[in-house]
Amino acid sequence: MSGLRPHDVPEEVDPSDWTLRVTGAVSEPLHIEREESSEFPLETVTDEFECVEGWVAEDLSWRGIRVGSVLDRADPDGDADHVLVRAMDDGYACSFPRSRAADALLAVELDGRSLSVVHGGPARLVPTAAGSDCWESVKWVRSLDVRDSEPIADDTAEGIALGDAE
Ligand SMILES: Nc1nc2c(c(=O)[nH]1)N[C@H]1C(S)=C(S)[C@@H](COP(=O)(O)O)O[C@H]1N2
Ligand SMILES: [Mo]
Repeated sequence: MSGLRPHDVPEEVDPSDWTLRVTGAVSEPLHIEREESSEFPLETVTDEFECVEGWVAEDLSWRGIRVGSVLDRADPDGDADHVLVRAMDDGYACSFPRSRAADALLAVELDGRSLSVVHGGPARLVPTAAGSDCWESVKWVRSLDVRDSEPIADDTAEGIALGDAE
């Protein structure tokens, strides 16, 4: 047991056709198939996870790809300072300054096992900065959209997280 809470998996989440796209202000838009994702080195991050609702899951060991290594391959425009991380559940997206996104992990394993769909598999964003908000841990990541201005209107994660039962 990981200590994370099980939440319902929305209907739109279909892990069987998972691919990762890198779009927006980049010179090489990427479309990475699941098999190709193994070309990136895996790193481990151990952390606790705290939801604003008041529960904590301690000592989670995430393993995944550093987002910066994926972004680098897409060659983002020099002045593109923001990344909108989009999920497979309709409309859920969270924006990050590019440097914070680059430091985050795109986790594919939790505590030594493939990340379950319930907890965001195939791939979940795990921000590494202290004090990250629970809604920034984006489950079911499907794309990294690089932007040259802050995508305020598209950043729905906080509103969805605070507005529903999560
Ligand atoms: N795609 C997506 N990611 C999400 C959410 C969501 O609704 N959709 N909820 C967030 C919130 S508020 C929390 S607390 C955690 C819950 O993670 P868990 O279901 O693995 O416990 O997922 C975060 N990531
Ligand atoms: Mo949360």
